[in-house]
Amino acid sequence: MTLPVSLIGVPTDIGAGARGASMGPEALRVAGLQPVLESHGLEVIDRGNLSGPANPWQPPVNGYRHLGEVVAWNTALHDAVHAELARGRLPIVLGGDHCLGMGSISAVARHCRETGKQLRVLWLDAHADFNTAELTPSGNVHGMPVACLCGHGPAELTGIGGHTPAIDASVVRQIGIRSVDPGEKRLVHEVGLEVFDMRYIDEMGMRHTMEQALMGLDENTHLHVSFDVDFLDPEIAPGVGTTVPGGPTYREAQLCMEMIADTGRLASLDVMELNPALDVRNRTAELAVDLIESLFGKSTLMRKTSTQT
Ligand code: B3U
Ligand code: MN
Ligand code: MN
Repeated sequence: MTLPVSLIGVPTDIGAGARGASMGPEALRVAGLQPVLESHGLEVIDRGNLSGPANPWQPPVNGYRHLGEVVAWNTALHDAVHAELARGRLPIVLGGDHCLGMGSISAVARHCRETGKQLRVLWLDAHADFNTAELTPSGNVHGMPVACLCGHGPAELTGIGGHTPAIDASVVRQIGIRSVDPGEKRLVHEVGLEVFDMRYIDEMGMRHTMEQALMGLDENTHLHVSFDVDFLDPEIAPGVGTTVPGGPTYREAQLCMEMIADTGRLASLDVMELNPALDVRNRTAELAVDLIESLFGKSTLMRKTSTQT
């Protein structure tokens, strides 16, 4: 399954706690994302950037910063992602902060409802992004997208894809998690979200983790990967707004991406939270492109079978 790819730039940091993720799309382009994908025989169209409101950099109101602007960006992204999927293409969302996971995944979920596909979401992140207005320590909506997608949030956000909740928590697998706020932790537990945290990866290894996270996929599965670049250890990926030490190494991250590629089911992707203002000579963007290359099937040798036999 090699679907044609559409790049969608979403230049905003509207949900973040630091400015700069708005420059993420261009940094990924400068790091060569399109030619790298084309070198693997993929057909790639760059749709350019979406537009939306500026970041007014205001304090939170009723537990949310910039709610109106977050809704505007995510509505535009929902429409763009849904249109690409309807054309039979594989959208890659170039974020932008991770609040955009709502627009992207609500569109993917809608597409799955329309086509009778089974959805699986892999959420690669240092954070669970499962806060609500009541639980959030910051008011930053990039800490809330998974909760909103699962129906915990304001109607303007939970209803973006025309169905609330957009997804059931049971379709999500979180990987690499190592920073969860106290109230957020209770809600994650209550909802029964499946989380492979760093402790799990340390004890069981990335291979076993990915086998578990990818279990149950079949020919009818639409696999969505939401890749928050802060998933990676900050030693190798400094260019993000909220670094958390103790993330996956380069080798672990490569294996994670390769095992996803081996499933052949990847059908949409988010690349979020890359912050060029905090990066060192575009190193984090280049690393992200390198990992995306593995996600689309780059491997050192010809491989006979998938790792999941
Ligand atoms: N959990 C914290 C921090 C955070 C979440 N996601 C990111 N940072 N990138 C919060 O503000 O919700
Ligand atoms: Mn995130
Ligand atoms: Mn994160």
